[in-house]
Amino acid sequence: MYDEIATALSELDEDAVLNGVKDLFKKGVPPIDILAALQKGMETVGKKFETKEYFLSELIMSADIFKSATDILGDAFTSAESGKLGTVVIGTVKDDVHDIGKNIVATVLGSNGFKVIDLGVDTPHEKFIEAIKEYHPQIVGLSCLLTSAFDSMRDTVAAIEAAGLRNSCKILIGGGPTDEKVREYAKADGVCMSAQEAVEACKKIVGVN
Ligand code: B12
Repeated sequence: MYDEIATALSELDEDAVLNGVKDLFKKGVPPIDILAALQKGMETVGKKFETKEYFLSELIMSADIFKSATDILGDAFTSAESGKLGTVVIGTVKDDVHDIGKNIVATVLGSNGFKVIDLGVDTPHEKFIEAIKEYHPQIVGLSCLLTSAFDSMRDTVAAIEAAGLRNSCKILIGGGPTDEKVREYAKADGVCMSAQEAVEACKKIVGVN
C-alpha cells in the first residue's frame, strides 16, 4: 500500500493518493509512515522533472496533491505538550520557496513536545537572528531544496556566528539534496533526511531520549 501511494503520487493520480491515505489512516497506520510514502512519491516526481518528463505545472500539481493528502492526517500531529522540551526556530533559507518538508518537520516537532517558531520561506539571515534573540531556541533549523541556495545556508550560519549567537544553539539542516557534505559546507551541526530524524536529533540536543 505504501508503494501504491508513492506510485500514485508520482503519477499525479489524486484520487488514488487520497483514497490510499484515507485507507491507511483509518487502519491506524502511523501518520509518520504515511508521510514517508508521500515523500517517496515526491522524489519520483523530482526525477521525472529532471528527465523532462514533467514540467513546472506537474511540480505544482504534485505539491497540491501532497497538501490535500496531509490535510487528511489533520490533527494527528497536534499535542497539548507543545513547548515542553525546548524551542526550535525553523525556516526555508533565502532564495528558496520550497516549504512542504519544512512544514512537516515543524508540525511533527510540535507534536513531539517542541515549541516551533516557523519563519516561512525565502528567509533572510536577519530574520533568523532576530528570532534567535527573541525566542532563545536551543535549535535552529534551516530547510533547503535548491543546490543554488546552499550558499544561503552557509551565509545564514556565518551571520549567526558573526552576531555572536552561534554557541547559543545547535543548527540542523534538511531538505532533499542536503547531506553530510552540505552540512560541512554550511558549517551546521547536523543534517536530517526526514521529520523523524529531526525529532530524534532535537531530542538528543535537549538531552531527552
Ligand atoms: C514540489 C516541488 C516544488 C514546488 C514546491 C511547493 C512547496 N510549497 O514547497 C514548486 C512547484 C513551487 C517548486 C518550485 C521550484 N522547484 Co521544485 N521541487 C519540488 C519537488 C518535486 C518536491 C519537493 C518536496 O516537497 N518533497 C517532499 C518533502 C516532504 O521532502 P523534503 O523537502 O526533502 O523534506 C523532508 C526532509 O528533507 C526533511 N527536511 C526538510 N526540511 C528540513 C529542515 C530541517 C531543519 C530538518 C532537520 C529536516 C528537514 O524532513 C522532511 C520531511 O520528512 C522536488 C523534487 C525532490 N526530489 O525533492 C523539486 C525540486 C527541489 N525543485 C527543483 C527546482 C529546479 C525548482 C524550480 C527552480 C523550478 C523552476 N524552474 O522554477 C523552482 C524553485 C523556486 C524557488 N525559488 O524555490 C529541483 C532542484 C534542483 C537543484 N539542483 O537544486 C528539484 C530537486 C526537482 C529536480 N529534480 O529537478 N518545486
